[in-house]
Amino acid sequence: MHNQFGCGEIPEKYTDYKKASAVILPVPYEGTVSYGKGTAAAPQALIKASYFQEFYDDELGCETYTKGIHTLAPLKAAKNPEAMVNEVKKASAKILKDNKFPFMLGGEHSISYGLYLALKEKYPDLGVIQIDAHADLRDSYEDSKYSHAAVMRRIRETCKDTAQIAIRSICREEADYIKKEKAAVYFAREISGKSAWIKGMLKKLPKKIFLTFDIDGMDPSVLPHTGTPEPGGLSWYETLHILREIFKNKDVVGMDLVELSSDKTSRNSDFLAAKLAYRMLGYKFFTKS
Ligand SMILES: [Mn+2]
Repeated sequence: MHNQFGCGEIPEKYTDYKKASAVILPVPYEGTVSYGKGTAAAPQALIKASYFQEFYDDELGCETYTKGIHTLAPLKAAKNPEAMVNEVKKASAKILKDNKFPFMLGGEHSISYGLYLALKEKYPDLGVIQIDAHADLRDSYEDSKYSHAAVMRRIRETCKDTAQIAIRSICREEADYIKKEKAAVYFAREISGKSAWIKGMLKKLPKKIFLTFDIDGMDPSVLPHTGTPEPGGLSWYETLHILREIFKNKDVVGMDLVELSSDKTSRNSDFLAAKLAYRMLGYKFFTKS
């Protein structure tokens, strides 16, 4: 049974909830998706793919699982987006109360607001870093304030310390909002192939960070299976470089990886996402902050 995230079969003592440093919260929610479906199957596909990776992280020279990674049963949230957000918040708050590091696997991006609310309650000085092709700054979308397309707008109502990375698709309303609010948006066309901007971005943010990673921030040639693939995204090594700098310089207190859209005909994206998830945990626990 593929119900625990981890490379190969992680020995039981490293998946035990009590001893785990990190807790994976799968949320296979697909309530407000606009275009391609398939993200509801993604957490399970990612977890399944994670069984075929190496325990050893060749970049970090460590075996990340030894920090203890527990995977919760998938959260079967209500279809209604507002109710779903409350359920995600409750599940996230429990993980935080137990002093464990929450790592949520989506599911669509609307789930991130629930984890954000729980983190913000515990860490009032929280900052937010989003990697995404889309700014998600609409005030509402398809009659929902809790749509995936409005998640950063909701977050910015209570947190202006945000950085949005690899953005390359916005509407007029979002462009006007970014200008008016002077929101820190690092457009893909401006940062592609460059890294000098990272230092300046980090300097403007508080120490405690919620990292929300919409996997469509990566280029579709690297990660084709996502709901709304946009050309001009981050490469594998660009992604890792940005993440490494974030984890090295900040205290990431919670994170998510959303919008993978599993496809039965290809394992490429599932496997990439699993590897990325394991590397993110490695950065969290094996790089200094
Ligand atoms: Mn997106």
